[in-house]
Amino acid sequence: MTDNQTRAVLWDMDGVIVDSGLYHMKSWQETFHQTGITFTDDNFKHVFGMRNDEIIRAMLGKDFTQEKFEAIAQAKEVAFRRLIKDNVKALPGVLKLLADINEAGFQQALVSSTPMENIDLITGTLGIKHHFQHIISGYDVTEGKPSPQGYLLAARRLGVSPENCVVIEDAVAGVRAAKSGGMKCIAVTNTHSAESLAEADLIVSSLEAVNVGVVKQVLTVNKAQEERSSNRMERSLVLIKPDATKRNLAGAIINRFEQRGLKIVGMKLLHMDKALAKRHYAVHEGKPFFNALVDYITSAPIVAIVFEGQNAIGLIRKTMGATDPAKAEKGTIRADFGVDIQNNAVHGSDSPENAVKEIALFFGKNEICSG
Ligand code: RTP
Ligand code: MG
Repeated sequence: MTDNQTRAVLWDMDGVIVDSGLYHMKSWQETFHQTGITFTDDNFKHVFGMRNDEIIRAMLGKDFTQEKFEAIAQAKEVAFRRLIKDNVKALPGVLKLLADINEAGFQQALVSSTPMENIDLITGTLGIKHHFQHIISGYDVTEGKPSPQGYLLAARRLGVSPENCVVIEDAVAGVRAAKSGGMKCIAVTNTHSAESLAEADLIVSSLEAVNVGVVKQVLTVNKAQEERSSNRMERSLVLIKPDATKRNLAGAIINRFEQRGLKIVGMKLLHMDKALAKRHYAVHEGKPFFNALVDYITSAPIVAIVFEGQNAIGLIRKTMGATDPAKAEKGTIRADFGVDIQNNAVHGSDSPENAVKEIALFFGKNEICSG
């Protein structure tokens, strides 16, 4: 594997690859008009880059049935594809950059908030599908941007760590998603002002200004600064799962983490109920293994622990090993104690953002003893 294969460029689509804003705007206008609602330029600015469910909620409030939501979303997307069909044009610099990055051996993925039919139409018309090893649509994630979920999922599927990913974005919510996922970000001012995209590592007015060298620079930029800040104190939730507690492995597993210098700041034994299990694994809702996962995690008591330490999240993920014990590196907890992809002994938070959410699910503030 060359060095570049361990790095990736993750692309947003609307506003980065194609100038589709006008067609999204027109199709929302047309669709909302049919339900008697006026959709203004200002409305559009506010919702740009959000997923359909979030846009419809923003316009109609929470009180609409699932059927109504689906009918509106469907009508909007049909209108969008009708309006853009003969007008799909790549924005300046996109086709060359996609090809050059591919040629340089980087991995690439497309992460868009839109449905797969739109992605198919646009990537098919432009003949660019083969540049992407993975395509993530708005329906592959439970949270749209600014949540980092989509970008993190792409990085995981590509097997590239977030800090080795460069996201190319045009929207404020997209830049936020990239940065909160721990990724680098190049923002192009196709739809938003440079001021509003200031959180990006590099801001350009056109992708013609970006080449492979620039992407490499962005990946190494502020390395020293990041190395300093990467030595940060973090907390992570760890669950010792039913298969491990049943086999009396709690002590052995805790030992692995403590040996790495991680400190227990919260711990309890509990039998999770379905409601807690569903909230904890909400990101996996709708996936084929979701029900089995909920049944499994509620099948016996578990030990919930909050560990604290320098870079605790990454360190814990490394100590646990890959999700599937058969693929986990020798010496990791899952390789040594896991049975199969479900009975994989432990859970650890996968990002600082999720760690905060998960810890709050299991522990009250007065149940954490630090310092
Ligand atoms: P965890 O959340 O439990 O720490 O595991 P992870 O981050 O390594 O993996 P994740 O993708 O979050 O998946 C959560 C759990 O779902 C089960 N799973 N089954 N049958 C399957 O293809 C499959 N994929 C995932 C695993 O038990 C995994 O730990
Ligand atoms: Mg996980």
